[in-house]
Amino acid sequence: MMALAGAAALQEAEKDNETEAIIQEEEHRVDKRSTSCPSQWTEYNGRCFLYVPRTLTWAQAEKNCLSKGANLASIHGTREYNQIKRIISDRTHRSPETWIGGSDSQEEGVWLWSDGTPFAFSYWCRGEPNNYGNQHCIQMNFGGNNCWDDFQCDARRSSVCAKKI
Ligand SMILES: [Ca+2]
Ligand SMILES: [Ca+2]
Repeated sequence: MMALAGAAALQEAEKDNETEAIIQEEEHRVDKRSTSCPSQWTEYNGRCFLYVPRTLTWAQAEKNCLSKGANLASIHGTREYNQIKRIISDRTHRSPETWIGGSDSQEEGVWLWSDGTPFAFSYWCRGEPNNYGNQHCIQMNFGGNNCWDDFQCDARRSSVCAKKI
């Protein structure tokens, strides 16, 4: 910190005390974020995951994740998908259909993750994605196999947020 001298500077410092405390708290929080996940979030493979039980449209769910410094979860492998399924079933004791971050809203058949990572892994159910009646958003835990289905983005579903540690 800058060295302060004189009464005026002291007064200035007192005025800044509150701001300083807020900055320190913020730094502390950033430190915490860099080493582990916030409470309620589950750490897996360098990311933090949060199941959001409140049912929202896909876009509302993405905005909700953004408000937490996250995106709807992208999924990059079977183990990661199994982990996310487990996070949901631990919380709900069920396997509800749940939004994840994949969509082909920009161009039909071109699937993108909302967090910008490459869409390299998928776990589509048999016959999906079928774009049935215009479906552009991915719900997981679909059908008996808990696989992925493209569905109408304005349907309300629970969701999973993810952010990097
Ligand atoms: Ca589509
Ligand atoms: Ca479908």
